[in-house]
Amino acid sequence: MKIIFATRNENKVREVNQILGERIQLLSLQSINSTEEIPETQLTIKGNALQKAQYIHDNYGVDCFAEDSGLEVDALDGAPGVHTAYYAGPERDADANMQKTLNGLAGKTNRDAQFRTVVALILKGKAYTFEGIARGTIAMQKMGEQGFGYDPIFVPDGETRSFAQMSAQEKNAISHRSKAIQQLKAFFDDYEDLG
Ligand code: ITT
Repeated sequence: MKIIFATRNENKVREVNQILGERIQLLSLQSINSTEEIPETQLTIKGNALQKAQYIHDNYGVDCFAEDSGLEVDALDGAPGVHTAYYAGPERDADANMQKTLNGLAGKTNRDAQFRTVVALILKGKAYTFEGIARGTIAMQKMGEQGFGYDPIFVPDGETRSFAQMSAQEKNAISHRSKAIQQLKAFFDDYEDLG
């Protein structure tokens, strides 16, 4: 089957493609000539995932899914959370975002955190959501070059390496995104009425 993945983040596309495998072919927003910014104005990660998918469905009349992800740090009361992409400013600079997170944890002993992904699917006019969480800790400093975003400072539970020190396969085996996308994949597997 083919379905639109409503994202402009190529890193997400790469990871989701690897997790979904060959049976499900992702179509880009370019394929429906969507180049505008998609609104993300909700107060929750789930709200933003639904807003992105609903926007594309409403404006282009296609089935699609979107995902919104965020880093939630316990000692920062769940920040950056829904503000993860632009935590240090509208430039959405990953280094500045990580530095702000590290600065916020200076002197704190509790460095526990989690990544949360919510996938929102609109299929034949109905909305479905799937959530994945990866628990871990925030490293003392950046470690590694793989992955994207906050990967260099996130050490998943049971590991000493950050996500950015892992291969794509290793991250995909345990990541928040993978847990949410596996549920989407299972949903598609069970959904008999696909065109
Ligand atoms: P969309 O077009 O899908 O909205 P985006 O990059 O704007 O793409 P989000 O709104 O979901 O994505 O912002 C999430 C931010 O969280 C993203 O910019 C990254 O900095 C960070 N992030 C998301 N997933 C991550 C991951 O697996 N590892 C590290 N950082 C991640």
